[in-house]
Amino acid sequence: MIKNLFLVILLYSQFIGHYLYADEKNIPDNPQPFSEWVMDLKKEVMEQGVSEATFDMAFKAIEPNPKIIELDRYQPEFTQSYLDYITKRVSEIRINQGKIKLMENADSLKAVADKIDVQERFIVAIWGMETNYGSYTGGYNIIQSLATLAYDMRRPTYFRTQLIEALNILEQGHVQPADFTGSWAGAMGQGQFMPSSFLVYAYDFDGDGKKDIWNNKIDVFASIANYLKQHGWKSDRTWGRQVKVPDDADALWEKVKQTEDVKNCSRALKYHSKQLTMQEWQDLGVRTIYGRDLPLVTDQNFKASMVMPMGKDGPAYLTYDNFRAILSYNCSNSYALGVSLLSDELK
Ligand SMILES: [Ca+2]
Repeated sequence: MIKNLFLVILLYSQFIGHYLYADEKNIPDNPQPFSEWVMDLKKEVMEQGVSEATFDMAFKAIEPNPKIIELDRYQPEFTQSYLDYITKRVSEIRINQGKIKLMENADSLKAVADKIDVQERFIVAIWGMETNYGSYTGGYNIIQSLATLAYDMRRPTYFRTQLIEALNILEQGHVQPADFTGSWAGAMGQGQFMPSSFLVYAYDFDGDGKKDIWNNKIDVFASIANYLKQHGWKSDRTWGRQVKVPDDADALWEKVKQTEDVKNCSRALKYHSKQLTMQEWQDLGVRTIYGRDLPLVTDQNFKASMVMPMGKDGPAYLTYDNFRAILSYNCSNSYALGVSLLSDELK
């Protein structure tokens, strides 16, 4: 019973991060007319240092976009399976393109990797997973996306904060209003940063005063690397590895399953085992995919958690701290494994 339940939960729980929160259907309309709402917002942000010129330029001809609300409410009836996700997102084409991008941008990537201390292949893998190496960044006007979602009553506080940060980004002159585009949900540029993340983690690598994650690749690479670095990345380590588990995977899971509530990124980390040392994993009969002893068994400070995204009959992965840094970028095991497996192909 327990094992079946575990399997079922795993199979149906590998949702993809961006579609997660559209579960409330009956959202009331905002009683305030949009034009009035915009005037209130203008007053608020001008008190916080956004100029009238910036605000008026940003909000010129902005109306809520019903298509964004439709996308926001969309909840797929069946979530995509891990295997479908990996097959589509870590395709042969994407792997080959990634190898080309690594070569084409070798100098910029090396400069960023040396300075920020994150391996090139992980920067390229995130770039590839987020926007197909900058070729699909979403064509939505960021102010319109965020104004639509902030005016809407589902998550007004969160999106209002993001909208105010977006106006600050314009005020600081990082990007021209015409280039200020991204996803319908407000993720911006080639690394798909939300405005609040942009202000903290985006990185002006070429020193021209602009954190340009839309059109300047070295700023894109540095911003992705800086995000990982600030979330605990260790460049002398990888993300983790696929492993062989003992024949009785259920018995193993019984011994290693988590018994405490997970606080951060729980929608992904609740499917991970406890974090154990490599010696503990070794003693439980876990081996490399080639059947050899696990690495790092002598380091008692080095811990890994196991995740089996397809249940006990599918692949098992031991994931290290760097995997958690990838999860901080997008809290989805499928996403983080996609980045990880793509990065392995780019070695
Ligand atoms: Ca720059």
